[in-house]
Amino acid sequence: MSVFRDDFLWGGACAANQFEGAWDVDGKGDSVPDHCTNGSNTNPKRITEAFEEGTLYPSHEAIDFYHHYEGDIALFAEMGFKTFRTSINWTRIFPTGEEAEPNEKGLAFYDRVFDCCKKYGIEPLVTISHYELPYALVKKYNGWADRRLVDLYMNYCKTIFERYKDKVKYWLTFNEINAGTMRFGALLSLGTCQGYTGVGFEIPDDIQTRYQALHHQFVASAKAVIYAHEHYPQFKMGNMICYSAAYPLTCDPNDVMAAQQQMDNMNWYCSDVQCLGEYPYFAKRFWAEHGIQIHMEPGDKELLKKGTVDFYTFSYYMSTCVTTHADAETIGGNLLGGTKNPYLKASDWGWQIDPVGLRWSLNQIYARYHKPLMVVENGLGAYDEKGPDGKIHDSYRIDYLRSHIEQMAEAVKDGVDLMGYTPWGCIDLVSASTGEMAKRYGFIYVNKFDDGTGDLSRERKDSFYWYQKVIASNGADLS
Ligand code: BGP
Repeated sequence: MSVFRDDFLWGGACAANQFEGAWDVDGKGDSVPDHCTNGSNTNPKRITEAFEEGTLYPSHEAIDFYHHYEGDIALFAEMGFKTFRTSINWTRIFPTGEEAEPNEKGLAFYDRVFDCCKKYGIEPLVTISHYELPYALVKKYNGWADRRLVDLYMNYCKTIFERYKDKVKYWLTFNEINAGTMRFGALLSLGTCQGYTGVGFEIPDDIQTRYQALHHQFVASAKAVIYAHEHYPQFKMGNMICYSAAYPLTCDPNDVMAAQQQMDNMNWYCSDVQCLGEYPYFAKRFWAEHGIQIHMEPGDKELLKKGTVDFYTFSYYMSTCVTTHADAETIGGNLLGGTKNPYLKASDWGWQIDPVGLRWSLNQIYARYHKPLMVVENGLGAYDEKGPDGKIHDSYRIDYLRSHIEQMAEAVKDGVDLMGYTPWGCIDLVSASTGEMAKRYGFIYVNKFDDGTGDLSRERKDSFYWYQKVIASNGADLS
């Protein structure tokens, strides 16, 4: 018997810059990821200002969803998707972020996508900004470091809200807004990388600028929520956090404290603002110890208080350990690595697989906010090899997803209000951290490779048929 709500939103998630391609088609401008080269686990991607001859920029073609959307959405429908999380590429609508009028061809593309979803009864879940800042705003303003970005974002929001008001009900203001608490968030989400070229992870850190830029995103998020609530009462507005589940490596109280501080700084710092409407109690000490001064304009506190979200969403791939002991072994991870957990196995990219950590996280978050939750990213990035029959038998991916859904069910039984689940990269797409195609998450295989070759054809993996059964049984049949 299913423990999930009858209206549970099963689906999948993608981001425009990682799967649309058509980076300069129909009037689209260039966004930050369009300036990122491909890379790998061992050879990190770079950002370049000018496009280098002979260098591959994976977002430029990606998997060309732009021209394949009808077939792809039909495949999502075949799996039984109730929802599809995607983002709108800001530069399709406002190529430099500052035009007086939106780009009609860009708007028309998303009309086609949402209409196609509607045809199959799929509810779109739209991320307004998923690591897709117009590059022109980096060059001119140093991204979100400049408060004028708030108005430009609001202009973009007003345009898409009005255009899609009858087609989209669920909105997320910023993908993984807490990326801004980390050094390379400067490039990924804040766009405070004016003039920087080189390896993304090596971007020089300026913590003052980062936290001020993050404040501007909080204000923008709150304003978008307030505006939506005032003009479109049918909208449901959500936040989105890259959730860091951090365990103390040992029972040394110093490790326990260090783990709590990591959770505070990486998770609650942002979601307290977006869910409770104010900076958490520990922020003042954190700012003082890091020499950060947040400049607030009159009215900001009231805006944050009023602009709290209706539901909380997050990505969850893994957990880490935290320790104060210098000899511990480290591992990689989503946005942030950490210390190796001896009880867990890791993916080929070193991300530690921890389904129980998802139950723990759901409980932690729900206890703090009592808002409906949604897991909007989860999944296993893996190398897929075709079997002798030419098909992908991805039992490892099924195992990963099954064990996480089992723990979601436990959390629901614990009393958590869980409204949906959209595994990441439901169709293979470009990796955000490495720029690879080889790191695949999809239920649908895309014939596209790291050297840019491939005919872009789509094939169903074993996990496709498995997920179809899961959805049909509302999560009761995980066999
Ligand atoms: C999240 C991002 C996604 C996505 C995912 C998987 O941090 O929101 O955009 O890419 O991680 O990460 P990766 O692509 O690096 O494997």
